[in-house]
Amino acid sequence: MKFASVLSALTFGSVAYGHCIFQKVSVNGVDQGQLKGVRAPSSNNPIQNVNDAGMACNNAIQYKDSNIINIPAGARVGAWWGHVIGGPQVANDPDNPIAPSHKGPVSVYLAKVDNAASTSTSGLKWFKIAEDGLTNNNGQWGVDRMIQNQGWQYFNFPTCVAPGQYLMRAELLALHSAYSQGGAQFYVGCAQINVQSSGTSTGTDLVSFPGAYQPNDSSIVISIYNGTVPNNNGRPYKVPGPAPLQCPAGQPSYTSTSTTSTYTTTTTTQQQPQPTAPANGAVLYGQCGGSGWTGPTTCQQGKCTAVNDWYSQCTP
Ligand SMILES: *[C@@H]1O[C@H](CO)[C@@H](O)[C@H](O)[C@H]1NC(C)=O
Ligand SMILES: *[C@@H]1O[C@H](CO)[C@@H](O)[C@H](O)[C@H]1NC(C)=O
Ligand SMILES: [Cu+2]
Repeated sequence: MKFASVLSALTFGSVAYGHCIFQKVSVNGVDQGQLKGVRAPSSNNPIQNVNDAGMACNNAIQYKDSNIINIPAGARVGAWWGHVIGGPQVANDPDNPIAPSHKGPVSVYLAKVDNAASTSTSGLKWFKIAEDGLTNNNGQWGVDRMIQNQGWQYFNFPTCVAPGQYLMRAELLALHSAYSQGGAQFYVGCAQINVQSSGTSTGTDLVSFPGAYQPNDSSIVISIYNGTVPNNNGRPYKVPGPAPLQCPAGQPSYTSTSTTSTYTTTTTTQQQPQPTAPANGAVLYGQCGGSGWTGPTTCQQGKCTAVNDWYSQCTP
């Protein structure tokens, strides 16, 4: 008992400097700009009450513009985290992008909105599109991979998400102090996006924020350490919330399981986009093809490579 309270005092003492803020987005390797199209607080403090209204897109938003970031479905997207706005708090900041003690999963959710720049964040219905938890019993977490990528939380944007505007919610859950209720630390932030796609899904397993998580969820109140190794004692870890959206792979045949697949018609009446390419073609990492794409089909730089049926991009 005595030992446990000393340990927790030490832990809480050391985390005061270790927090982080979501503050920019990249799309297919193109950095969209610091604080562009995102809603960010200036405080890097976590939320520890799962019923806090800030569980949607954080509290006391200090940075918000009217930019809306275009994301082609199928893109490789990055959400960038820094210790403070701008990244490091001091030169060679060991706690940038976040203190490495902050082991835990990272997730991404979307909510369909009419206008991503002006929408309120309350009352939205969210679906998860990506998660990265504990991948092996050495204790490597989504947070560790984000740190290894210099603050970038990378994920593949699902190909089947319907076009239009969304808020994109990045979530980092630090579990180092999660052994008692209210100890887990949530870091959240939202980006204003416009999805370019021929998909039709506006999500499955819709949830609310707050509301998606219970304070006593066994993924949120948890001791992840075996001694000093954050391996959840060799057990699999379930990232909280619903399962991420699953898109049909490649050219799915839905004939036996579904009568409403648009992909069935896509594959039989495939209309190639008319090559109305501007003189210069798409930029490096830009979209250059895919079912339903009407933009440039040549590349200014690099060559046009098919990522999937719905998305081709210019790669070096
Ligand atoms: C969490 O609390 C609710 C309400 O008190 C209870 O019904 C549920 O069984 C609890 N779940 C766990 C995992 O302890
Ligand atoms: C926990 O750590 C001990 C000591 O290092 C090790 O022998 C044991 O295998 C570990 N157990 C699990 C489940 O990781
Ligand atoms: Cu912290």
